[in-house]
Amino acid sequence: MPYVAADPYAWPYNGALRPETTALIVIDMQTDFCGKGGYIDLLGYDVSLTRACIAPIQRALAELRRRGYHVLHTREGHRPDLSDLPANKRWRSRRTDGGRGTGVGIGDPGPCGRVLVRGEPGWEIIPELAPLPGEPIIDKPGKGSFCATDLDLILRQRRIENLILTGITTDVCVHTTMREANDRGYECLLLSDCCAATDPGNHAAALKMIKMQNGVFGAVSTSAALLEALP
Ligand code: C5J
Repeated sequence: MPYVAADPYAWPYNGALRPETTALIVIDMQTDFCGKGGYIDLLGYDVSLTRACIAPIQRALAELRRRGYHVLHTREGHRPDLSDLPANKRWRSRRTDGGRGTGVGIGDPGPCGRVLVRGEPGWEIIPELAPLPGEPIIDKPGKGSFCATDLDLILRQRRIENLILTGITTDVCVHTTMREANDRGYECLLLSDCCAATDPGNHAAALKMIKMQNGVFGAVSTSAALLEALP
């Protein structure tokens, strides 16, 4: 049975690593999270940290596509009228008193258009990881990919049981999605080199949390180990 060498257990738990039932999910690889002038850059974080996972994702994506695995993408963003933007989320994103950044918050005009607003340049998935025709793109207003989206419906229509998680940021949208997926019964693997955070300590802590309690949210591996194990 094909298993991926992973921590804290060989993944997936039942050895059923098959293209028909396994999906790669690429989370929020948008300019707003890893590009110059995007949301994370405006907050003053170093986007070279969030860009570090682009090349590893490209390699995993190419190989999984070639072998016929399901591939899905997500984008965090809000409707242009901001009717799905909670007031407290917007307020926090604009804080400068004791917060960080320029005060340009979600929904405000910035160098890449209105921050995290659907249809704006900053909201687009970066060209290096552009979805192919037929790969579902999930537009989500929150951090978790299951909240207020049709992701679960699409996965169940396709009989997908295993999720391989990649993208940014490890400690926020990737972790929230992994937790949501795990609670829905999906068998989850996070690829550590295919994820990144705005803070290396948070990246490391997020990986550690997954491995507690025998793999409380699933398992952690690398793209190299995955590619080696693919049947
Ligand atoms: C954040 C994300 N960090 N995609 N979003 O606000 O992780």
